[in-house]
Amino acid sequence: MAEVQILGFPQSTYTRVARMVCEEKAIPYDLKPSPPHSADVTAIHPFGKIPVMRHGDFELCESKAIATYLDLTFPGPKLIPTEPRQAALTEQWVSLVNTRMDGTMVRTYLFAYIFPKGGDGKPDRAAIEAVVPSLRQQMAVLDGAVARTGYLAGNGYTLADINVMPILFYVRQFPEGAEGLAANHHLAAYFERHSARPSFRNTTPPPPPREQSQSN
Ligand SMILES: N[C@@H](CCC(=O)N[C@@H](CS)C(=O)NCC(=O)O)C(=O)O
Repeated sequence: MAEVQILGFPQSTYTRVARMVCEEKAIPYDLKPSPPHSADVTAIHPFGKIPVMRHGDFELCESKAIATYLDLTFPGPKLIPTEPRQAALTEQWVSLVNTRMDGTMVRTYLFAYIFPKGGDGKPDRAAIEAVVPSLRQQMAVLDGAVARTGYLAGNGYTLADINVMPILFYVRQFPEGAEGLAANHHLAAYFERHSARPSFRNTTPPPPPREQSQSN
């Protein structure tokens, strides 16, 4: 068994972030498929969220904390720069994405397609229409941020990029997200380029559970 164990679902964007950090730094790790609120998870995360991590006798929750720990503990490329301004910019973009864009792009937009509340399994059109202006605005913000260097923070690939790529992966699979990407050329080129990285390809999630069961 690898020393580092990540507990979570491969479909979870935050779980993918923790895995991409391992992949970028060539840290051997096991993924233990674990749903939110399962016993293993709630033993580590007080609110039962995924991912959580074990490294020997050390247990940790929250994707940003896990990423920081792995980056400081293991050799390999620095994913959180040490230079103060670059470090702060990395932190800034992780925070902007996690506190604002995740709510818009994943919890509201994506979930209106894959976990609609209506009971008939059909996308929740009202929720989608309501969130699309925010979706468009936030994609334009990202476009502006990556326009100059092709990265969110500074001149290199950091945790800030790792953190947003799994979200863009899902958003572009639905019409308004695909249109948003097509309309924001810098962001489209950014996604295209960074989705070729082995850390991204090696962590491609299987379809969401509902789609899997429909195709079975
Ligand atoms: N702030 C947490 C968020 C983790 C999170 O929301 N994970 C989702 C899956 S992507 C989850 O566990 N959802 C279940 C729930 O919120 O009850 C982190 O960065 O790890």
